[in-house]
Amino acid sequence: MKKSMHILLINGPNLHLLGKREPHIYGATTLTDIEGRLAKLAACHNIKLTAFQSNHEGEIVDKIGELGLLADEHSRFDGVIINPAAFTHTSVAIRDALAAADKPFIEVHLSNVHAREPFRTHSYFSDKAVGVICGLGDLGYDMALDWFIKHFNR
Ligand code: CA2
Repeated sequence: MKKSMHILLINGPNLHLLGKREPHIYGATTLTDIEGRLAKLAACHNIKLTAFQSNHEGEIVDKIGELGLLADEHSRFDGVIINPAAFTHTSVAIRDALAAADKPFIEVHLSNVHAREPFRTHSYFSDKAVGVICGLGDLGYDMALDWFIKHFNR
């Protein structure tokens, strides 16, 4: 039987507030809406999507380890879409967890991090990512999923 692909969608700290605070920066769509939309789109292409949001660095590291290094290859994820939020600029631990999982990942940011404070221009993820999408609001998540759909069908 053909294995169905599995994507892990990770959102970092404070992104549970999407659509509820600061819509002028991060947009009016809630994280629940985004997760639901992506899961539906993924399912249309026979892709399983697991969504995970946490405000805690260690929980994100654990989730990547738990699903990335599973012995059962049918449950292990095949790719990651991640908005590490503030951890983008600080987390060697999440970077190392993604490197250990050794699967392609796409880094997404809702805002254009290059048009904001200088500290947001440095990312611990970009040099290891397949690609980086920023500044396109929540559409960036759909674009990342679209890349995986095409990648899995290659
Ligand atoms: O633009 C992005 O997606 C960011 O990853 C968002 C992070 C920020 O630290 C990064 O530099 C860029 C902040 C996420 C905060 O999320 C909120 C959402 C709604 C209301 C308040 C905060």
